[in-house]
Amino acid sequence: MGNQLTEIAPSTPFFPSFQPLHVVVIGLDSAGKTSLLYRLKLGEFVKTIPTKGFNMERIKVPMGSPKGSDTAFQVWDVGGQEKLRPLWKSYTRRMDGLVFVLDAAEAERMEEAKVELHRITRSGENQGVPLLVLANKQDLHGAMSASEVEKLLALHELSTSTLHHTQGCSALDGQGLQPALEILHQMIVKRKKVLRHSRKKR
Ligand SMILES: Nc1nc2c(ncn2[C@@H]2O[C@H](COP(=O)(O)OP(=O)(O)OP(=O)(O)O)[C@@H](O)[C@H]2O)c(=O)[nH]1
Ligand SMILES: [Mg+2]
Repeated sequence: MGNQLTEIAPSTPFFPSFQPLHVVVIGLDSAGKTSLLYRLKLGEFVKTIPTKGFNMERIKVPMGSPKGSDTAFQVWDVGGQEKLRPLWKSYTRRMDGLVFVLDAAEAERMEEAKVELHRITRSGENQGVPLLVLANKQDLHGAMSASEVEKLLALHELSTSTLHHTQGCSALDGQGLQPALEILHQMIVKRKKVLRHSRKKR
């Protein structure tokens, strides 16, 4: 699910990045953000408590292409409780990529998630930042698929310059995470290339 990715994958040259990519993970409370962060960091499902501020970890993710390479991400996981959401803006400043996590088994909160997602992606310098939507908790019976989530979130309403991809995943068993991060990396590389190109033209 997503836009413009078929254009990216085959032709993307590899840019070695010495700086970890700055990625911010947001989403409604209890979506599974912290569980996903520690699934990635530790390779296991950890017991979490609601996040009052933030967690930050550096993770290395093996990339399929070029074979044997990995990409370093600096991942900020920010609490999703309603009273904490006004803080999201300060974490998303100068980010390379945004990850929005949903509990795909909680259909009744999709509208709330949609409102929050559109608010943060429209705000100031967040416009055009590549977006990965993770439809988490795919291990639960009745979890919505990535395409259902993409429709309910009205991702087609995002600006056409915003690369996005929606992926089903589970922090419980780890499914879907590696390919999702690989696509996020491709989207970030593509955007950096476009920005560099437009700066040269000026
Ligand atoms: N079955 C299942 N449960 C999950 C999964 N991911 C997270 N959970 C559970 O969902 C609950 C909330 O997980 P958290 O990772 O703390 O959620 P969060 O998004 O960080 O929540 P806040 O910090 O409040 O914003 C916990 O009980 C987790 O064990 C998953 O993939 N499958
Ligand atoms: Mg949390």
